[in-house]
Parts: sequence; C-alpha cells; structure tokens
Amino acid sequence: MIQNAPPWSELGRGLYPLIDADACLSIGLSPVECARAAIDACPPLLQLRAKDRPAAVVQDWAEQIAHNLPKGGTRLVINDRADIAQAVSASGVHVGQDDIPASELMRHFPSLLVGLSTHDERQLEAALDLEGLGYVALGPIFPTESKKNAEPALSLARLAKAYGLAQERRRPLVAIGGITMDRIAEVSEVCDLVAAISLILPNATVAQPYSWIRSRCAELDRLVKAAR
Ligand code: TZP
Ligand code: MG
Repeated sequence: MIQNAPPWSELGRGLYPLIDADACLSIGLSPVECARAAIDACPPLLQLRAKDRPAAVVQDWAEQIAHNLPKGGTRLVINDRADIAQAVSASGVHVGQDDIPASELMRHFPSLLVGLSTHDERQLEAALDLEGLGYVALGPIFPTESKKNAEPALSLARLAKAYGLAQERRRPLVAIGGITMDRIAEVSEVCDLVAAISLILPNATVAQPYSWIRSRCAELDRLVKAAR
C-alpha cells in the first residue's frame, strides 16, 4: 500500500451489495438484518440505500449495521448522507450527479471514501478527473426497475470501454444496473466491483431469507472475484 494512503485506497474486487430499504421492506425483510446477512459473506463494500426516509431512521439503521462490523472486513458506505456516514464511523458515502459535489464532500469529510454515480462517458471522464475519489460507479448498464426514473441503459460494450479508462487512471470502477445471474460473469470481466439490489434479495416465498442472502452474496462475490 502507498505510504500515507487512506485505508480505503485498495478496495479490491468483488460484490457490492446495495441494501435498498424499500426493496427489503417490500418483501417483509429488515434492512439491518439483510445488511448483516450480506456482511457475513465478506464482500469488500456494502451500501445502505434508504431513499426518502427521515434522517433519524437512516442513522438508526446505519448505526446498527456499523455496530460490530468485522475489522478489516466489509466497508460500509451510506448513500447520500456524509453526515450520517461520519456519525456512525462508516467508511464512506455514495453520491449522485445531483447531490453535493463529490469534491466538496472530499474536502469536508477527508476521512470518508467518496463514491460517485455516473451515467454516461462525459460524467465518467469528469469523475475520473477528481483527485482522491474512492470509486466511480457507471450505470445502469442494463434496464433496471430498482431505481426510480433510471437513466437509459448503457451496454456491456460501453462498460468495457469505461473500464479501460478507469484502469488507466487507477480508479476502481463499479458496474450497476440490471445485473443478473446470467450477466454477472461477463460484467465482472470489465469492472472491479459489481453493485446489485434485486440480485441479492430472495422472492417473498423463501423460507429462510437471511441465510439465502448470505449464501447468495458469497456466491456472487466469488463469481466477481473469479472473473479476472
Ligand atoms: N443506480 C443505477 S441502476 C440502480 C442504481 C441505484 C439500481 C440497481 O438495482 P438492480 O436491481 O441491481 O438493477
Ligand atoms: Mg444520491
């Protein structure tokens, strides 16, 4: 590791489970228990994504997930809220194009890993120019129903080109959007981390949903790691 590099400078490869509170609750599952099950599979990163929820609720979930997080294991990232990430000693914050600029967050929260969503090549190039950014996410790669008003799907070919650029700049690239079991191997060839919401959740009839999530995340993380 580079001397004085922040502790998150090497994220490695693997699955990036997004614990989407709406998606969990819609099938009767607790976001906190879903996160704990996913963390048991030791993916490099995990995100709590709780849109349009009171800050106090997000803080409470984040606190519970952060509590007892194994040292040197999965790093917790909070969507949208750097203040909550800092308050619960999470590793990072994830923001989008319409949020507080990533450069401002890096300035105000220097200990946090900052991840940024991009949706086309222009946004990707701008993100790659940001000194100190933790990772760049690109998507949706395929059509998805998990994000409201999702941007148009890119394609595997555009992801592959983006990965070339990200590698030149030594910036971890996260692929997101519509990634299914059928697509995970080819997607994993052309990114560092595969983010997923629906792929890590069981259907509502599964008898032991949390152990299902644990095994599913372990399998997906192994597939992403095996791809390169
Ligand atoms: N950003 C781009 S696509 C997406 C987000 C948050 C949703 C990904 O969900 P899924 O179910 O893995 O397609
Ligand atoms: Mg956001």
